[in-house]
Amino acid sequence: MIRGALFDLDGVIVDTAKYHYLAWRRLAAELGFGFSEADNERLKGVSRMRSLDILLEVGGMQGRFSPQEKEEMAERKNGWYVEYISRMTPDEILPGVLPFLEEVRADGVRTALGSASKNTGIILARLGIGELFDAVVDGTMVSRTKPDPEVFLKCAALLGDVPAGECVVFEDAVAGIEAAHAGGMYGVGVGSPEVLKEADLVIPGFAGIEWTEIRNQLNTIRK
Ligand code: B16
Ligand code: MG
Repeated sequence: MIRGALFDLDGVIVDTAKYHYLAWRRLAAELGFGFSEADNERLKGVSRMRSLDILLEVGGMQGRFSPQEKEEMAERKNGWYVEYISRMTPDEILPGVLPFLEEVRADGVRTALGSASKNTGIILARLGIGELFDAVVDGTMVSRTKPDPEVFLKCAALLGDVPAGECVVFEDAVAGIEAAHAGGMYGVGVGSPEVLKEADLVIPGFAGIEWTEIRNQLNTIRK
């Protein structure tokens, strides 16, 4: 029986990846190299500092900067990113997300948001959906990033100690599905089955997807 539904933010509730991309590309341009959308795929679900390391690797600049210089670069990128997301509107919520969340809640299942982003609070406020989650755990509250299960285990604890085996995680990143499984939870992939091979179930997005369908399918898989 599922009693907790845990949602990733970027790539599941909203597509903030495009704003991360604009900001990282701006930093790459300042450093004198290009950064493609394909390169940006490698940053999804990855922490801010790990993203910077990948960016510098793409530009062939790894190992050239001190930890303090890297902190400054990450902060500059974040300043631009915050500028972009501060203009977001509720119509950027991905299709089908709102009715799905409402159906989950109406079924008596508790909901939580588990994101690696330290900017989760700004995004939720811009989208006006904070009250649809019984708990929120973001990048400011965890010390280990996905695929470590810390973020989702904290969500389950905040939901009132819902056992991990009764939680399902909705994730667009491979590392997120790994985190769900490492925590003993079900992992539903949001995206392509070729990428999210380890997921218990994969959906393309929430449009036209019914919670009861997902719940019934998960109940046939023993945790
Ligand atoms: P910030 P998620 C992740 O969000 C993004 O997918 C990833 O690209 C980003 O680097 C990370 O948050 C940290 O974000 O710089 O805002 O703290 O998918 O875990 O919701
Ligand atoms: Mg994500």
